[in-house]
Amino acid sequence: MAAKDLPKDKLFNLYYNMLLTRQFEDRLSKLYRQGKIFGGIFLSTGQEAIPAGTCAHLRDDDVISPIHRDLGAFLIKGMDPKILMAQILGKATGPSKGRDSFLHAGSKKLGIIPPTSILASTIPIAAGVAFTFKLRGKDSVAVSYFGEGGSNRGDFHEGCNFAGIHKVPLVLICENNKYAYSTPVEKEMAICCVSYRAESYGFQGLLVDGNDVLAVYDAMQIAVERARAGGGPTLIECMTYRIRGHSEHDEAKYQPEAEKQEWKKKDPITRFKGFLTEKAGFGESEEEEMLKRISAILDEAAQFALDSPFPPGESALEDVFAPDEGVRSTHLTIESRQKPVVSGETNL
Ligand SMILES: Cc1ncc(C[n+]2csc(CCOP(=O)(O)OP(=O)(O)O)c2C)c(N)n1
Repeated sequence: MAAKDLPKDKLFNLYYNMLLTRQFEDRLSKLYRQGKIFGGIFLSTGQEAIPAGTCAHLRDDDVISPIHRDLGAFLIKGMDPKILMAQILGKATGPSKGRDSFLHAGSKKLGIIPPTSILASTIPIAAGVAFTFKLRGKDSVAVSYFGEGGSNRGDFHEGCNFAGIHKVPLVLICENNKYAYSTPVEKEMAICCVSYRAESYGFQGLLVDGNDVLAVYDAMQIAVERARAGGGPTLIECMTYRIRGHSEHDEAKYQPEAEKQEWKKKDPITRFKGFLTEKAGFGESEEEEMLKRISAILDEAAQFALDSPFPPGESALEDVFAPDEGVRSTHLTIESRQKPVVSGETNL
């Protein structure tokens, strides 16, 4: 069903998820300015239609691979705001138990692959997860999020190439927000659109208005249906804009003010509110009720994170290596390797 024809509760839910993402990140920004967060925070203000429109199609058994600007995807895929907030504040109650703040947290249970710091390195990982779904005969889908900047790295090519050859159930979501840190998109690549590249890997690229949640939802529907039916990957390029700096310490003076103002007018939340008001009887009281609900959730999350302890120093060396289950060592010991079969005299 096209997004515009969805029942009221589903439309309201899309709006709620966009609002939750915006409010969660605004709260983080405040905590950052109060000195409660060590390290950077990378916010997605103006890009909220992308996680809301894409995650709306996902089931519990699907897996996402978010990157640094995808807190919305973490939340919508089901991560408890309390736990996510604790992670970002570097507390022992976060998924990485205070080993770092922000980036490297995921959840096996929720199907969230932890991001890495190396841009695009998670694309081949997500392609591998999708390959596993295919090998196991499951109709689950893997979704890989990345920026247009990341798409210029070799890992993007390797992941797409593998996904195209093996027709794996992977949806690639490129969030083209026009800047990779301070580099504008025209200095990142010689073509206009990342989605054009999909054809060279043997699958379809879709180009959508990433600030229109209805368009994002419709594109994701095509991609997810294709993936579940065994039709292989799709790349969806969501055209959007990074309204704030790369991270909260970055004033982004390199972004022209007029450009920023122009994109502020295309705010996905305001735009969708206009649609809902006209088509679904959404009014101020509905929005107020949502904001109240979100505010209570965020108050609780912030309190939980602030009250949580930092990990004790003595625990720094815990969880550094995966437990040795005896599998790797049998592969690695020289004694257990078969000597290669060779003919003639060799030094082997
Ligand atoms: C391989 C690699 N190069 C450089 C960086 C530093 N870096 C972190 S985020 C970023 C910009 C990423 O831009 P993009 O992929 O478009 O995503 P966006 O931040 O715009 O959402 C850069 C250059 C990195 N993390 N990894």
